[in-house]
Amino acid sequence: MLSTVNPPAKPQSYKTNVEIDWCPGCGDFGILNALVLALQELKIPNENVVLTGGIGCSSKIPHYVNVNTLHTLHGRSLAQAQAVKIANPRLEVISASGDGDGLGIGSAHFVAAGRRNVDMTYIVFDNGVYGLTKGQASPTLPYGEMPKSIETENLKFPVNPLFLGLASGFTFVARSYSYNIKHLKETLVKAMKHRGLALVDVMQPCVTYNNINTKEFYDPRLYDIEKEGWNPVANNESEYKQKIPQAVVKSLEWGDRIPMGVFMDYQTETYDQKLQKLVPAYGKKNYVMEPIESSGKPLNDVTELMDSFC
Ligand SMILES: Cc1ncc(C[n+]2csc(CCOP(=O)(O)OP(=O)(O)O)c2C)c(N)n1
Ligand code: SF4
Repeated sequence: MLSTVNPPAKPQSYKTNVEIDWCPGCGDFGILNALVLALQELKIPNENVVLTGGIGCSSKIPHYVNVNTLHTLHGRSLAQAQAVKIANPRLEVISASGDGDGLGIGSAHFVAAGRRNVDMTYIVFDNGVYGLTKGQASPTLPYGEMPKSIETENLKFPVNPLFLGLASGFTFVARSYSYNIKHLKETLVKAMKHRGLALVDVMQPCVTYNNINTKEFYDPRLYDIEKEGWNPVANNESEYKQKIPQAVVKSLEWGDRIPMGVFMDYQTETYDQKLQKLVPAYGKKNYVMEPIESSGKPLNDVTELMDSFC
């Protein structure tokens, strides 16, 4: 759901002047552009947005977007983003990860996040390789594939982010494509408007290391499930239970036809709503903006407090 921090400032440009060092033609550019367009459309004040990244080519995106950012540790983008949102539920929080970052080293956070349903958006840059470290097979590389950067066929079965997302409890699960900016922008807008944890898995060709899952591979295969009649909305638990099996079957389709669009959009209680029931003051006060107190008095100089931890 969109943030409501007041008073909202007029949004400034969402792009920074930082030099972008992705390879020419990399799918990451499309994701950056679509994200900037989505923020522009939603007119969220820059200072109300937090974008986190892990480690990888894709995880450099926080440097290129003019919002509050965190460039975290490998695999920890989603964990840190949840912490930010829980600390200040009025922020619009977006987490970015490569498929290696999010589904390899970060896979435990992925599953745990699904169980919490924190109200935020998680974007997976899905290119089938570890781009930053020269193209080793990532968890999403299909079984038996051998892109030019590896010496043998992939001997492991892949992780399917949509399938795992649905199984873990993500309440919004979608796939989009980095060279279809319109679809990707619209999907990101829907994800940010969704109240709950939204996963957007983006097919993002790595033009340097993955010569199999390329633009030429995806263009003729990707089709929009919503245009073919799929309605992802589940308004209650019984509709959700009814839709989950069909969404799972759709998520497993991979071959001559590859589905994209929103697979699941389920509105249910979020982690912050549950916390509010437990701690009534939660969400009403903005704890991170409160002055730090010591023995009931405001503590303006925190040096002593910090030293006490050493
Ligand atoms: C704890 C730790 N292990 C390994 C690495 C090395 N490393 C850096 S990025 C990366 C993989 C990045 O791949 P992915 O997340 O798919 O992102 P991409 O570069 O493809 O966008 C690895 C293994 C690291 N930085 N830290
Ligand atoms: S190595 Fe691949 S993922 Fe990384 S910037 Fe280059 S094309 Fe993009």
